[in-house]
Amino acid sequence: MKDINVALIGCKFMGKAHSNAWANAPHFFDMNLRPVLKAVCDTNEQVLGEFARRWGWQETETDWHKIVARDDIDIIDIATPPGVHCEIAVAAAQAGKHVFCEKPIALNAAQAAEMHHAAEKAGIVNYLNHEYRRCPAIALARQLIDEGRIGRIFHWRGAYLQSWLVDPNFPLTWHLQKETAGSGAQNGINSHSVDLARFLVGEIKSVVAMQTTFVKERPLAGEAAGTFNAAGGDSEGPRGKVTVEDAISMIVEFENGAMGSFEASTFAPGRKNYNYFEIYGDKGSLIFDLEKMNELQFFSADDPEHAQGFRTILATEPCHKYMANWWPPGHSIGFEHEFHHGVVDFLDAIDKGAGVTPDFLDGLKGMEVLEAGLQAARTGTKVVLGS
Ligand code: SOE
Repeated sequence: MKDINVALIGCKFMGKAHSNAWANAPHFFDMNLRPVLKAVCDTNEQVLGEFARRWGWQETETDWHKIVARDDIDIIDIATPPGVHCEIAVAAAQAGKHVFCEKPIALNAAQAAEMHHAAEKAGIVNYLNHEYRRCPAIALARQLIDEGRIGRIFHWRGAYLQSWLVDPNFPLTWHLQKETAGSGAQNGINSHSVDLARFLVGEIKSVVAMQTTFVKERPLAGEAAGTFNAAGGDSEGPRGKVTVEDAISMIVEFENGAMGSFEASTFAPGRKNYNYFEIYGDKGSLIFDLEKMNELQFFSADDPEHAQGFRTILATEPCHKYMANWWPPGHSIGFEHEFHHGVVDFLDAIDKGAGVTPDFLDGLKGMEVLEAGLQAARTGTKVVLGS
């Protein structure tokens, strides 16, 4: 096993999830490259020291430019808000670093294209962490589709619903500003659904859409506020304008003729992290619910007529992707394990001189769909991609 030095930029929610994966993946997976948690970078000096100590990062830095310039760093892991993904990823690629980047890839398709071209030109391994592809039950969905057990796909029905922004006094964090998020529910959560639809069904050809913003102004946010974290919001204090959508719905046509529907909203009380989809084909159908992430519902038209119906498969057997590395059958895994799987496949790609998906090209293609949806919602017209 050879050491490979990692530097993490960003130490909030995703910095925590990524640190956990870098630190613990080698305990469960045989890897030729052993990640060394070399340095962690964040602009918030107050939290940096404690974060580094808790997660085992050897050094700290507040300026990402210095991290990217270091010769002893092999991998740059970007776990910041999307507004700075592009500048960091392009600089890292130009410095010859492999890049592990949190979703969404960037603010918009232009930035995603810049990242993709820089990575291609530099020949670095680039990974976009749409971690749900590496949920074993979703990997099983892909396997069943590849085995022809779903057949010709007619429909994708996706919904990504949360409820953490329903409170009008949740503060105006970066997620709610166009210049720091690019868009709201579209980049924040529909980006996952579009990535999964591309992964499981195929490329999208055209989009119609509608969007809305339910809460137009919010209290200004303090430094500590973040994803799902309302720290510092003062309901009596000054308020700022929300400049992104709270919810968006899309209807799409796939290049292979299938139809798709997408709903994304953070205003769905009762839904915590409800990343849900249904796929209907002429040989079978699938239903997945992230809130029951170890299960996949499968309907097979090949079952005898009297025994046909959706069955629930518990994807926790050694035969299910990644599961042989965790626990005995029936011992479920969680949200954090998908990040371990991303780290394992990313390091394996570096070791083998191969690529890994989703990569920045996937991010670009996904962002083109997301932007088409926003354009369709703004104009009230059907947007054909590539037109
Ligand atoms: C907030 O909507 C969020 O943290 C997303 O940013 C993540 O990508 C998703 O996995 C959970 O919800």
